[in-house]
Amino acid sequence: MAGEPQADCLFCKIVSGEVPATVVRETDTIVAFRDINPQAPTHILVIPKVHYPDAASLAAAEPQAAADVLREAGAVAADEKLVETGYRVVFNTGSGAGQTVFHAHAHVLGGRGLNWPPG
Ligand code: DGP
Repeated sequence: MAGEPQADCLFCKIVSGEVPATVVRETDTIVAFRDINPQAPTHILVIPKVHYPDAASLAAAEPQAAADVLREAGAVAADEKLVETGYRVVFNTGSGAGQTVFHAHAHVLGGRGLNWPPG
């Protein structure tokens, strides 16, 4: 069924606790944890507990869960003291854009200058 945990999904396993992660925030609908391969001094992933392969399919099927991810990304940025200096929220979508884990997730990046356009 749409949104159900997938046995072969790494981030579903982080949601269930089967795979450990450094969790910085958790609500009824999201988990936020530190990226294993940080691309900035602060690099946190915010994921919905429900499983959808990318942000667009999450937003189409469960808009409230997508809104929760965005709101909590902002909360994480505030907790990490990134608001004053600025931060970036990124949803890589598709392998051509660098997506490697096909469970929707927001990257929250900050703590250094961030160039535009991104690479
Ligand atoms: P993306 O490339 O946009 O699909 O981002 C996936 C991110 O997930 C990537 O930045 C590395 C991170 N990642 C992959 N495996 C693990 C893991 O086991 N634990 C944690 N904390 N992060 C992971």
